[in-house]
Amino acid sequence: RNPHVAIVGATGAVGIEMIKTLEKRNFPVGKLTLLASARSVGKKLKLKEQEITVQELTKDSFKGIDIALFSAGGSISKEFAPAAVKAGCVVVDNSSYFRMDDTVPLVVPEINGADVKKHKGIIANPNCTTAITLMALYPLHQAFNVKRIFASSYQAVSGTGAKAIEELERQVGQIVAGKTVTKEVYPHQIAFNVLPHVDSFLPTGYTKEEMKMENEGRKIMHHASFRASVTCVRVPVYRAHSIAVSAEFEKPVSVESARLVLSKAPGLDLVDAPEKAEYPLPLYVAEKYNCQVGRLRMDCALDNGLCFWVAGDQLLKGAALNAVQIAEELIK
Ligand code: A2P
Ligand code: 11C
Repeated sequence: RNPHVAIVGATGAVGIEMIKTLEKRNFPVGKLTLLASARSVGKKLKLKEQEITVQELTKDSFKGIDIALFSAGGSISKEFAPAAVKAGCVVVDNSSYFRMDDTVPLVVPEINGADVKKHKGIIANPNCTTAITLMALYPLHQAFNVKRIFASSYQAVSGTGAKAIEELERQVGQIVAGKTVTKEVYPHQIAFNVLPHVDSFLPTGYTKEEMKMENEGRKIMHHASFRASVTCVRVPVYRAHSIAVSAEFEKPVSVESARLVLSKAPGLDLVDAPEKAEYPLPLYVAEKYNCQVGRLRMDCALDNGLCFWVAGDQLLKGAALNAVQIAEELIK
């Protein structure tokens, strides 16, 4: 029989994309259960032509469910994923809570899909900025052995969730109407601004989001000495994250050889014709499954370094699509 799937956080920015992705990829859903907070009980969402009523998430929600896609934040995963596993369900968790747990595989199917088989009930979905960066970096690593990267991200507000999408829209409206700007989600105005602050600060001065690149990158690429110095920045873009990367390699790299590698990489499109003003743009990569890479050039400040710009829809490759791809690996 086809698996009974549940989405935890079904009403959120990622949850909605999970439903759409299951539908678009024709995932063989036997039954779909949609779970969210008490606030959303009774809300109706659609899978194909079928209306499904949202139910409240409780520890008893998982009886008879085969696969649960969690995207309701780390504290919900911490509290409810163990109950789901106990009920016999395999959890694909989009939060950061279990990612660095040695017993939990952390998977980007194009990179380490085989790790799915090692699961003991929970499989983690990586951070979106990490996943999108690795879609371009990993094929380069396979060819040239990456030592370290320096990177800056340009992250869309939908990475924060549905409330942040509303905040950007509201602030733009307030500014255009000459009204006072109100803030609920971010500590500063996000409209017509950029905030060098994603997730909370660590004693080192980096944010947690910034360190996910090195920590999660090591685990996904099976590359224990990989180093990453990252500045994560929130930008007033609705959807799709972009990352500017300078990568230093062990083996000799050239723009031509990198281009060849990237043009064959799975889940990635090479968009690199700067003379025609063609490079990846968050506006155009939004809602696409594939990430895009461009602006390839030799790094002028690193020995054997390459600069590139990679963009991807973080609600998809960084979240819903990657989770559904993991579920596809599970039922293979
Ligand atoms: P709800 O819509 O009922 O608040 P986003 O990342 O877009 O903010 O979405 C977060 C998702 O997590 C939503 O589906 C939200 O449901 C869900 N969620 C938040 N808190 C809880 C909770 N205590 N129990 C169940 N789901 C929750
Ligand atoms: C953002 N990347 O754009 C974050 C959202 O580690 O799962 C996801 C945080 C995470 O704000």
